[in-house]
Amino acid sequence: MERILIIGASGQIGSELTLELRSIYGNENVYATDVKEAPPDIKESGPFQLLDVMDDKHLIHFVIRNKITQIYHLAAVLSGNAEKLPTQAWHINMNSLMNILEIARLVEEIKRVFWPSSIAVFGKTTPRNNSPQLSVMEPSTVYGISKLAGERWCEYYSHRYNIDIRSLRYPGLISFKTEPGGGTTDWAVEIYYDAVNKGKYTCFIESSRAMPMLFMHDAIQATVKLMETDRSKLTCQTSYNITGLSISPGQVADDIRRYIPGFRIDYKPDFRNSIAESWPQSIDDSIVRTDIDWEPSFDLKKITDVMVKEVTKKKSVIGN
Ligand code: AKB
Repeated sequence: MERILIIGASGQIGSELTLELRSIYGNENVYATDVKEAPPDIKESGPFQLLDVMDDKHLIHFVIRNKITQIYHLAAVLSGNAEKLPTQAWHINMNSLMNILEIARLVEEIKRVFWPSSIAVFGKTTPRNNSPQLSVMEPSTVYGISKLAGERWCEYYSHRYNIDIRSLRYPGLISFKTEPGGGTTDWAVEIYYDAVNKGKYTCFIESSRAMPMLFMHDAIQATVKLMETDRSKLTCQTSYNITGLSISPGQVADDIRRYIPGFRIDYKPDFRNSIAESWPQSIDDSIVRTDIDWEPSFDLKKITDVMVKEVTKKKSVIGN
């Protein structure tokens, strides 16, 4: 019987991954935790508890008491917020991961750990287009440095202690369920909310800056497939490149106008545009697609169709 712990269940990934894992493993076998309250559908569909991944003593007691067999550690300070509090972000991103790795080493019932890395591990010296799985990685952000260091620690625990740790270098993730979480790719979510709610958007990334993105449905499917794939088929011991498409704010704005013809966008690039400039414009994820037999199913048109429909639905509910 798998018993799964989700850390960061209230966040952009966790709030959707929790429900997917509950549909697979049973509601009562997926323990959602976070330092902030979860959405109603998480709290009403299975166990939820406020739990701080930085509190290793409470964490290990929770893991042992609930006979946890898998851990998804989704909590992190993302790129934009991390630049505002560099040392705090490093402390949270690294020490939370070390807590999880140590618990996985000490508690033998834990069979598997998932931890998300990011395209942020790449820097200006990485090939800009179709960045390869194995490449020069000189990140220039606190977030990217913490994710690169995390990848090395995961590989160390995998080799030294035979811990089964699996990871994906998520690009920007587009979803409608939660508000953006302080990342450089937040524009790809904000633009839909502002288009529907205001008819206009001021974008902090320049119009032509293409960035690797993935719709949340595809990201969740890939994460589950990665965790369910036989370990012998996985050829990557650090973190897999993954992407769905590469899009720019200008391209998204044009596609939104299929629904909102008068949609207006202006551009005021800020420090996050400089972060975006240091990241690849597109990613080669051919290895993960082969290893876990996965393909994305959402292109820009399908993403816009769903985002406009669902954000409009949320607006009508909030507006009532
Ligand atoms: C961010 O923008 O910081 C994250 C990421 C690309 O990992 N969404």
